[in-house]
Amino acid sequence: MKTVIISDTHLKFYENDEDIQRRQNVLAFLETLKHKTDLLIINGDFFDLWIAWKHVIIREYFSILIMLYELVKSGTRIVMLPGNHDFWFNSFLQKSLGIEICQSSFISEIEGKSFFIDHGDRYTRNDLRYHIYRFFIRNRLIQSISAAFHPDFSLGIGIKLSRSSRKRRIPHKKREMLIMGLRTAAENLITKNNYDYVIFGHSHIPTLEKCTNGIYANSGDWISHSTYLVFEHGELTINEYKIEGVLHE
Ligand SMILES: [Mn+2]
Repeated sequence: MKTVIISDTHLKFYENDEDIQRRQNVLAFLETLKHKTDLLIINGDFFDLWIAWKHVIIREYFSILIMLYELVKSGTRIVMLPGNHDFWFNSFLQKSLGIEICQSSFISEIEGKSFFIDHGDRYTRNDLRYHIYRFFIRNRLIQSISAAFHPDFSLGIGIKLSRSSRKRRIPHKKREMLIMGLRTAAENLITKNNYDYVIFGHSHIPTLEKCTNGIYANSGDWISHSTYLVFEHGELTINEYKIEGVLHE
C-alpha cells in the first residue's frame, strides 16, 4: 500500500508567473501518482483560497479539479483536510469529485501503524491573535455571509488580501516559534496517545524527526521546496519532486 501526503501547495485563483509554474508542477506531480497511489492525503492549504457557493466553482481551479477527479477515478482514495487558507468546503468536492473531506484531524491506522494528521495551525503557540481570527473566520454565519455575495465581488476581496499577504513577511522569530510549537505539540500527542506518527503541514519546513516514542514529520510546501511524504512498506520518507518539463494543459 502506498500513501502520499502533501500540503501547502497554495494554489491561487489569481496567478503570477511563479504561481502558474507552481500549479503546473503540482499537476505534473499528481499525474505521476495515477494508478500507483492507494491513499493521497492533502493536509491543508492546497488552495490559497477556497470559497464554496451553492452552484458556482472557481474557474481557475478547473485543471486541478479535473486532475483530482482523474486521480480518484484511477483508484486513489483522496482525503482532504482543511488548512488555514481553505476550510469552507461544501459538498462539491465530495459529491462531484469523490474526495473525502475530513473536517478535523485525520486519525487512522495505515499498514498497522497509527497516524495523527492535521494541518497544524491550531497547534501553534503564542499566537492569540491568530486563534481569535481562526475562531471567527470558521464561524458558519461568516461563511454564509461570504457565500451570499457575488463570486466576482468575494474573489475581488480575496485578490486584495492575497496581494497584501504577499508583501507581508513572517518575522524570523515568529517562524521559529511556529516550528518549535508544532514540534512540541507532536511530541505531546505521541506521548499522550501513543501515535507512531504525527504529521503536520503549515510551517512550510520539510521535517522528519524521531521523537521519544514516535516520529514527527512535516510535508513542507510547494512554494520553496516541492516536498511530499510517502509511507510505503512500513517506512515514512520525505521526497522532493523534481520537475521534468512542464505539463501541457
Ligand atoms: Mn497553513
